[in-house]
Amino acid sequence: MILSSDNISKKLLNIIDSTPIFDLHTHLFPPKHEGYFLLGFKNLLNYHYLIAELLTATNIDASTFYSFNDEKKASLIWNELFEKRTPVSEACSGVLSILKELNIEINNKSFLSICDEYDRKIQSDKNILDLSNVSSLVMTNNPFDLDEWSLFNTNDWDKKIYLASLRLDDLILDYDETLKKAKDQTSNQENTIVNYLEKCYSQSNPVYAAISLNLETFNTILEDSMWRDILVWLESKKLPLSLMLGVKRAVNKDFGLAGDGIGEINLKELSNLCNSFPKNKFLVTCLSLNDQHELTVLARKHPNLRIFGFWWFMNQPTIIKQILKMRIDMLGFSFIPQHSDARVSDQLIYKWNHFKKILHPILLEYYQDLLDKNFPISENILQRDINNLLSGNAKNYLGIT
Ligand code: RAT
Ligand code: ZN
Repeated sequence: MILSSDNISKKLLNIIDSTPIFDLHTHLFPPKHEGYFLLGFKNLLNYHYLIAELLTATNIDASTFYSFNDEKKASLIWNELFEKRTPVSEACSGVLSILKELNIEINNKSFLSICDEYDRKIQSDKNILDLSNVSSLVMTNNPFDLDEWSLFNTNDWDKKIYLASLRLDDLILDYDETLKKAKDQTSNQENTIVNYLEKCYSQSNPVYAAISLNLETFNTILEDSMWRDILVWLESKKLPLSLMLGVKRAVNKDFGLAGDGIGEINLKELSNLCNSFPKNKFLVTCLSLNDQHELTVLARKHPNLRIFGFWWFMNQPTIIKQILKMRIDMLGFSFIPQHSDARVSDQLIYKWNHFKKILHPILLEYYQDLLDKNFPISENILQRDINNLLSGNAKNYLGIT
């Protein structure tokens, strides 16, 4: 059925709301992975985005804050950011969106009574996957953290929902220590890292490998022979390398996980990498607003480069609106528009709801323009496009069904 200007908005909204999502990058784990699986109101408040906001808005000292138990930390964040101040930031607004979705009223309620009500309503990851319409997601798995990696020694979790990725940052952050760990895990002492990755590959069946880089560390990937071997190995496995570019770790060490910031990156080197390894596939996201235009141009030049998501400091409504349009203007729908980066399962609800709220009016503008130019838009076209944007583009690039 061909749609008209009068009914296209509602149809589009329904399709966006009902289409299952594939989440390309998260920090989530299945419930069975104790100590790593995070759920619930307290964990939601103890998110490092909110911790950074708390520690900069108040005089609370970071080491004092981190010495508190989870409940005290969460109640402090609630009190400082939601009671003493107006919770307008994106991270605060996310918490409120989840409460609203769960029909939890805030009015005159204490922190602990909200916690109780929340915990009665959300009890498993299944609740969250249903509410957010996420059908499967990619975890961030560090093969050099043996405790975290022990997930792959067990089978009592859903491997169709929770897909693995190989996060290789440790090879850059502490090469000697990481090599030692890999040696301990492999009998073959030659080409240790690739041998170890091969072992991890058969244990976890990953869908990509990933690394976060900045100007200083990017050169290593281009010049180092071990990275050349890793890239050759990734190509042989048809695994993309996800490059998360422009982070500077520990800008404020005292803040811990909340202390990372923006670093520099030279995207000309990304272009060199794409040319030097034409058979490798690269998934790329950049942390700084400054790099977005050049990255989009590069995605028009290199078929082996696919842009994904609005990473971390980029994941703000004002920025997304502007950059999403620029990406569509230059690439059509050939990119992966979003990932959640969720660390607490419940965040899937707000991260995706917030994104859909931005996606709908922007897409509508493009479809209205096509209708104005007598280009027929059917429900099938809308469904095809939304399938691609919310899952197909990512899955096709990874070569999974
Ligand atoms: O967005 C975040 O939670 C950051 O702390 C990082 O984890 C980032 O997404 C990354 O994957 O390095
Ligand atoms: Zn992340």
